[in-house]
Amino acid sequence: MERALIILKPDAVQRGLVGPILSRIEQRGLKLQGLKLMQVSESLARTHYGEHEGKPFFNGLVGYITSAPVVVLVVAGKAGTIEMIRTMVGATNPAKAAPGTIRGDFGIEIGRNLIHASDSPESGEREVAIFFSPAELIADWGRVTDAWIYE
Ligand code: IDP
Ligand code: MG
Repeated sequence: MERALIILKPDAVQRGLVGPILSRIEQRGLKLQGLKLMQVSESLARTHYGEHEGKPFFNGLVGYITSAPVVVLVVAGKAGTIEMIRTMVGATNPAKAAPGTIRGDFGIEIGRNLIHASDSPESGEREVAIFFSPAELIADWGRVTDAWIYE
């Protein structure tokens, strides 16, 4: 199984897009392992986005992600799930994201691109661990539809 951390960023929460975005993830057949509303602290933001420290947009990015509540989720699936989620999310710049993707359907500017999704299985594990304690996750629950989603 692969696990991705997904953040519905402050603009998604403020614009009432939590339901529509979550619906796409559920309807695809991905399985939730964790879900919560939270306020991201500056130190958590800096840790999560550490790879971007020093880039011109870094301070703005930290300001954006800490500006209002976010919804964070852990989503799991078979190998290839993370790549599939990134395809659903679309290009970083919503103006260039394909229609049918989350960013391509709901966003316009790169600084308000609605959603974060882990970009590799390794970053998925790293990000899940910094946003969730083990007690907040239900890693292995049986879903009655599993046999109708995976062969
Ligand atoms: P990703 O979210 O598609 O993985 P990254 O390149 O990892 O994109 O950038 C992380 C986040 O930083 C983006 O989702 C976006 O919120 C923000 N960001 C990236 N590039 C820019 C920029 O040029 N201007 C403003 N914000 C940016
Ligand atoms: Mg990234």
